[in-house]
Amino acid sequence: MSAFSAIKILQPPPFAARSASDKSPDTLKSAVPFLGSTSRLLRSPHSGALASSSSSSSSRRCSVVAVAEVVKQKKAKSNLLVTKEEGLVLYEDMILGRSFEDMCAQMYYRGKMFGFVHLYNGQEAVSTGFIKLLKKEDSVISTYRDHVHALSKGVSARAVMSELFGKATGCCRGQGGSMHMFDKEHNLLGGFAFIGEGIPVATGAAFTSKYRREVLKEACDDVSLAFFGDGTCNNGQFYECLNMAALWKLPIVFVVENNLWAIGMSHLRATSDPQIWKKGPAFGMPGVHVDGMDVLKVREVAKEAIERARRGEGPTLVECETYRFRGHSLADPDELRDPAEKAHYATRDPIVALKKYLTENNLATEPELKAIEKKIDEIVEDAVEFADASPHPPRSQLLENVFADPKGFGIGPDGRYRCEDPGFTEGTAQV
Ligand SMILES: Cc1ncc(C[n+]2csc(CCOP(=O)(O)OP(=O)(O)O)c2C)c(N)n1
Ligand SMILES: [Mg+2]
Repeated sequence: MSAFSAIKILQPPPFAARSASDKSPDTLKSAVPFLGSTSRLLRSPHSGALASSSSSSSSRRCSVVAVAEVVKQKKAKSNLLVTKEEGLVLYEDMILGRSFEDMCAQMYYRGKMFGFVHLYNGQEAVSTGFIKLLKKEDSVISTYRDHVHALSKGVSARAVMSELFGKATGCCRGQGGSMHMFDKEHNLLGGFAFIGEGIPVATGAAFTSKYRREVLKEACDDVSLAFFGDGTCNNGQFYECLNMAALWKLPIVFVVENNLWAIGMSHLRATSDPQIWKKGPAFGMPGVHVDGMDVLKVREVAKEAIERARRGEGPTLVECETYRFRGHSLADPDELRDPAEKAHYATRDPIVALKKYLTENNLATEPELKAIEKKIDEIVEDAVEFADASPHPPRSQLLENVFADPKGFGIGPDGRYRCEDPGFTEGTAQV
């Protein structure tokens, strides 16, 4: 039996049924349960005003949170969710993500990186759980929190670190920086600074795949994964793309990384219905809510969603409930989140959980895992040394890949880039 058949998938109800349930005072009054958020908000049926409450007695019933059932069922069959090899791949990828980001923090504070840098610590189970199931031709589209998606997709630590250092050896030759990782070879289609911006790009990549298969008759079953946050789900592009993807049955998975916060705005205060997965069925696609701190559960859901897309059965919306262990960016003092909430999620570290699973099930020994950690330390150290020693891009690169015609701005009457004029960087060039 497939994972999804064990999950009760909410399908769009007929209009009469939907309006009847919408009017139910119980639904409107009920508190919103999340796995670990310390916030509990009540919605008034009359005013729509929100108020805090610690009561959980009238928790909203959620018929789809059934990933535990999938896992139980799977366990009954094979007893284990992964083989030793698979488990070690997941562990290595998550350690790479974590160590890389910790190193970024150090390098940022040493002044090696510029602009905003958003780290992924705590969310590794989502990137690893999904991306490690992909083939090279499949596309990944990320946000400004993109370093770890790039690494999971196979972009080298050297290329990502150099990009962060603004060096010519970076995956975008130093022109993208932290928020704009891109790599054609690995089909990493960005890195986007504006929230929601990547979702249409992912939808377009999925359309390309379908067009190649159905119109050009190519043997193409490429899938596209769009990663984005909870705050982004209040943005119009999300809805437009859900609509198009469902309408055209596109091979895409919309992966919501619900870390409960959009900078300093609590998810529960910012959206009309915090259960994002419910928006899938409204557009005619499955919606699934999974514990995003458990890479094995994420992987089970991801497998089914990706295979469904590959089979040509259309999109899926997956809400992964996760948490970031650092501030929104390295410039954020992170004073707004409740320390109790942070402490709760600290105990749910996805790497610690995987390590426990692997050792308790005799899939790996402590020395094997230590060896992986050592290997990753060396990779990350090497990436820093490589980035540091790499050259800066030449000034002639400054106006390359600029969409607007730079004539009249960057090119002088002699046809040469003004940025090559002596003194340009001192701001003396006439433009
Ligand atoms: C179109 C747009 N509006 C506003 C912003 C400013 N902004 C940057 S991050 C962010 C919050 C996004 O939160 P979420 O989608 O939950 O992602 P997270 O940072 O939690 O991963 C906002 C509003 C932006 N980058 N783009
Ligand atoms: Mg968020």
